Amino acid sequence: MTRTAIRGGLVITAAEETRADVLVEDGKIAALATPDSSFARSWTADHTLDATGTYVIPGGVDAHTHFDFPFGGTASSDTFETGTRAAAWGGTTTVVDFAVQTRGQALREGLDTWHAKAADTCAIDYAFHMILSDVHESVLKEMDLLVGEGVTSFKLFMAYPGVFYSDDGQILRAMQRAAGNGGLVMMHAENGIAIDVLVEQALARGETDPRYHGEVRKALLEAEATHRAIQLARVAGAPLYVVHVSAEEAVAELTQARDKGLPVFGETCPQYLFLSTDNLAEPGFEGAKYVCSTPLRPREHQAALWRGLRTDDLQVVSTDHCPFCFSGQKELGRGDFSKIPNGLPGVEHRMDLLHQAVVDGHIGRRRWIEIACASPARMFGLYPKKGTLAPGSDADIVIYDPHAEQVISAETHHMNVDYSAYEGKRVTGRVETVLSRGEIVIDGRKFTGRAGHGRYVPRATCQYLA
Ligand code: DUC
Ligand code: ZN
Ligand code: ZN
Ligand code: ZN
Repeated sequence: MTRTAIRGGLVITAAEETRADVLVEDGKIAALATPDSSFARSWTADHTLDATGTYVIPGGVDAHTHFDFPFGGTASSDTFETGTRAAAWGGTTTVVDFAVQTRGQALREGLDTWHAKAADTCAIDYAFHMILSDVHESVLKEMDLLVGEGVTSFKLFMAYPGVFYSDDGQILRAMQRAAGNGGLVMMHAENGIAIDVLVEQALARGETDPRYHGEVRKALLEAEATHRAIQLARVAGAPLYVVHVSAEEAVAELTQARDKGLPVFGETCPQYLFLSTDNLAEPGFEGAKYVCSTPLRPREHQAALWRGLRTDDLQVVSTDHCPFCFSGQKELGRGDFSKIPNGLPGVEHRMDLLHQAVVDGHIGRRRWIEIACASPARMFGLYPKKGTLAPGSDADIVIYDPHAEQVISAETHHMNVDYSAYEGKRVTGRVETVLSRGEIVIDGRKFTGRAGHGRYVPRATCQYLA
């Protein structure tokens, strides 16, 4: 029985901030107690970590990553090994990645493929959502089986015709099935049929630079798809989670639905909060580094996203981490923006960027923990095992120094990608120590974890609906 005491820190959860010592026993949180109380003094521990002057927070839950994801004629450059290690460096201790059903495949086959990619290589715990790209009768039946084994959410795409795209009928059927089996439909809400027309027209005009990616993937087409997804979910009587919301007009659709009391949820990502079309318009081909979908928006959209996070019209910030190297991968789209693989690296910096949002006054400290840890855990059936610090929770704990300064750079990051979307950005706050189920995986500037420590976590259904 290993016991670790973390003493003297400010413990922050979504619910409260309190000075407390934390006792970890056999990978779980055994107790929290007032520092110097006779109870806290009575603990005997094999290791004591001094957290004086720091925050003690739950490990981050990143509910949207794509490791080793085949896309755009290549595959994302982080494997489950490199990606989960980078996540640990950044204070994230659970990821929910996307297993993929390719066209013609059974869900089982796709899920098995992703289990094989992740098995024995992860530094932190992981779970799966399932991408549906071929909805038909046998697939609907398989959804029930997956929910039963802890894959309780299903991503559908209104974009990418010919690849992941589902039509409205397929979407409605999948939503009806989810309404019956407790699954949560996650929607990539962009009108991909209309976008493809605009892509063709832009290329015909000779508009081939990365910035045109942002111009053809219009905010209105994100809002239209968001609206349509909400109506389809209402018809099906199903809850809905809209991924990577970037447009102010899409936030408005979510707000309207939630004001009606509908079980509609929204996620945004750090890139939409901190980057903009200014980055897509960087000189030469540099803008390719910022090509993702939904696309970055003009800076003016950010205020609506921050407001949505404060008012709980958006509940979750995850990364949509989907890295492609500039050299050899992003470059596939030189001369044709539509061939640039879509995706940004970010799994390592979500906790820090959101702490910067606390420093900047966009959100409070508890809301930081809520949108980065507790809310994604509840949304995807991982709470209170993950996402909080309470007796019985997994001892996924970050000791966070809120005063340390750092500069984000590809020179020092740990993601397997040759550039940073936040190159040169100064942030206040840095991860000092990370525990994953009680084991120290980051110790100051050292990775002390190992590939294979991370375990697969079957999930319950969405706990916002319970
Ligand atoms: N968007 C991205 O930018 N990358 C992966 C898939 C997606 O929907
Ligand atoms: Zn998507
Ligand atoms: Zn994604
Ligand atoms: Zn320090």
